[in-house]
Amino acid sequence: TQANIGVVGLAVMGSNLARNLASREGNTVAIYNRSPQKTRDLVDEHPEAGFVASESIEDFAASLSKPRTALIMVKAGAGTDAVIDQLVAVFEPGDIIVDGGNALFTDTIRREKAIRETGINFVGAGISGGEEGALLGPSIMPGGSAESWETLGPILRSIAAVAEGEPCVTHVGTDGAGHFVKMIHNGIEYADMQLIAEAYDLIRRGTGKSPAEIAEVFAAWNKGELESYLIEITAEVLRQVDAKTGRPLVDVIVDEAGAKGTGAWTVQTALDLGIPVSGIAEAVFARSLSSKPAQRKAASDLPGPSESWQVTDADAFIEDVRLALYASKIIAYSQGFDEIVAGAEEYDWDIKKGAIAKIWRGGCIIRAQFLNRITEAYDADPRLVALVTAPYFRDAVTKAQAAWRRVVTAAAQAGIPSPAFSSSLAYYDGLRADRLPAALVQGQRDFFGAHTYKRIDGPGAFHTLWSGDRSEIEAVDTH
Ligand code: NBP
Repeated sequence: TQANIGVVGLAVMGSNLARNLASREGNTVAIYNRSPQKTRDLVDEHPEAGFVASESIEDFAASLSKPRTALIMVKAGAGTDAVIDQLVAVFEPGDIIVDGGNALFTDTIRREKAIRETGINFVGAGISGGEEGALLGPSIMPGGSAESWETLGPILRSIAAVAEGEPCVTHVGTDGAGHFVKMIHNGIEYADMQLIAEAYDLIRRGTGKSPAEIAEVFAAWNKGELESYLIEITAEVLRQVDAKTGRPLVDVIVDEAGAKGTGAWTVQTALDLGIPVSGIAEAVFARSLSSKPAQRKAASDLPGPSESWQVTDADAFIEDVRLALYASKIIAYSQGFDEIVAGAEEYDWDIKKGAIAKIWRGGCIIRAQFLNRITEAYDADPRLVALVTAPYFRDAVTKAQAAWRRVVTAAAQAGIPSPAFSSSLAYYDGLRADRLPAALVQGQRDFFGAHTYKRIDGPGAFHTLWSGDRSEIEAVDTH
């Protein structure tokens, strides 16, 4: 039997995607894994899938109809390069290699460039949704050429999550565009999670409510504009009671958050592109801080506020926190989309922002109703310069901003860390400021480094003779 699609790498993601593919009409799925036992186990456990199994890469290639299409789901990095080398050796021009792992987008750009010379198509595809998404329907962000999308599109559409009748997959752009957008998705996910965690912490410490009671608050929020997968699972986690101790599970989990690095990539890339993704950065840093037990222990006796904090009206405070969360979330997404715009410009990708928000509505971790508002904003104005300034979001932050300020003020006075809430508010105030103290920074830079400054009253670059008579000279353009 010839298969129309193959999967290489049969750990949890690869085997679930292979089963998902096999369950869709018209697909016959070839499978291969470095360790043959995994391949045999998958065939034994899922006879219904009708897998065409191979124990060598040559047999795997021979089992695929042309153009051969293979999806790689192995550990990102050296594993991906090893499998690509093997596939390139047995594939022919016109065949398609898809990397569905969590590759860094610059690796994808490098790989696509190298493989293009062989005539084989290389597609980096971001796949989000974890194990369950892989099996039942993930959100898929493929890059690569328009030509490969013609073959790949129908296959990926058949396995993707469906949101409001539409499959959560679109051709994002060429070469590394798919993995770039997947990276931003993960960065936004970090910010979303941190904001929810800060909201929980403030409510708990401000009102004394139990995790189970706060679970009800999140469940109620999930019926409104905050409706999302992350809010939903937050309620589930807060409701969970530890079987061993009878305590809320959240109270027996060590408070050190791990990370696999995609959030850090988002921030590193943003620094290179000069895009202030402060919400995402604070979320990454908050995880780093949490995972420094020695420093936290050493600092644990540093003083906090002298007065104790008491919320007088719990319901009003909870509503304030909800509004602060929503406003901060809007900022995080606005910043994330700014990075997409900057990346698209830098790497020459034609990325449709509205289409990206659409494919995040299902399958992935940040799926939410709210994403429809983003699509609408970019549909109404494809050249929107900042998401937060679109009418719907402008209205939302206008309604939320007083509450947002009260929450950030309360957190500061109570000594409760709220880095994502407060940095989002600082960003908002920076963005809307009529004048920024950046003027003074320019003055300082000119003082010590003759970096020059521009004047508000005309063109040109100027330098003050700080160590001379302090007169101003026009800088000569040396270009
Ligand atoms: P892992 O990331 O744990 O990778 C295990 C697979 O990689 C096995 O099939 C293993 O083969 C293979 N592999 C390795 Br390791 N080195 C190899 C090499 N040099 N040559 C050939 N194969 C090699 O699997 P996963 O958790 O299923 O994730 C797969 C990809 O999907 C990763 O890139 C991951 O970042 C991404 N992803 C994961 C999730 C998630 O929720 N887990 C979500 C989205 C994306 P072996 O059996 O012979 O050791």
